[in-house]
Amino acid sequence: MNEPKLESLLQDTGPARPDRRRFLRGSLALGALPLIGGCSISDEPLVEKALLKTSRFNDRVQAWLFDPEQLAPTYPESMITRPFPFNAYYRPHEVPRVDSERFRLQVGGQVAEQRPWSLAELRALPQTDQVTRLICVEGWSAIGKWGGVRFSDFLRRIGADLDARYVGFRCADGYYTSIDMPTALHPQTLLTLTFDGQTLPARYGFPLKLRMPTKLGYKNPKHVEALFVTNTYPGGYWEDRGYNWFGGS
Ligand SMILES: Nc1nc2c(c(=O)[nH]1)N[C@H]1C(S)=C(S)[C@@H](COP(=O)(O)O)O[C@H]1N2
Ligand SMILES: [Mo]
Repeated sequence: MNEPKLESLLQDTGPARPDRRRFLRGSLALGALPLIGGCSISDEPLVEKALLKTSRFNDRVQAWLFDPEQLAPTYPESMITRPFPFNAYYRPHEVPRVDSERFRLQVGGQVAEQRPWSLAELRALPQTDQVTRLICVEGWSAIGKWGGVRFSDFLRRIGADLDARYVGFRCADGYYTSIDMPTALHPQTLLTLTFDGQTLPARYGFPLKLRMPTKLGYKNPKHVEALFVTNTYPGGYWEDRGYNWFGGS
């Protein structure tokens, strides 16, 4: 699972600066270390520990590489992948069915205004959309169009502590993940309500998906029902199972 991440980090289309990319190429040997994760010696707790340490080191390198001004590529609508792939840790017929009337987005942690948000309220906020590529570590990528509220606008609106380190997400299917604050504030990070111009379908994350073209697929939570701002590392569903936490693409 680390291979595509490295590949995508080394692509010239990503958000990092060229000078920083050259540094990364030089440190490839370090990044290649987690590739031994698939073999039997990974049963050894010491090896596990070393790999986790390397992954956390990679988090710091990626955070340093991340340029908050640099935009991920966008595409014309004619390039949208149809049908768009589905991915989750379960099969498509098991996607959660969220009641749109009763749904409220819970907002917590280091946030001044801790009131829940209905879908109608979220739809009434200024909306924007973008056509970007989603890259999954399982070896596929696809271009899609997502629309919704710019996440930085939303964080400001709820009085989030923008100096905090993390934003964490809990989802209606039990999935969870978390992101660094610079990525949360990136102009292409959207709290999306639509996919391909329609209300977000259940399989793609109804009612809310946080969409970040600067991050790999597993960092983009679908069915978001709660978010919180914190300085305590929240981890994530795949991240706690060994995927790299920063997960830049
Ligand atoms: N709630 C939730 N969000 C999730 C997942 C999941 O299983 N549950 N899978 C992640 C992974 S690994 C990928 S690649 C993308 C897939 O999004 P898609 O189904 O819209 O293609 O969703 C991400 N967000
Ligand atoms: Mo994925």
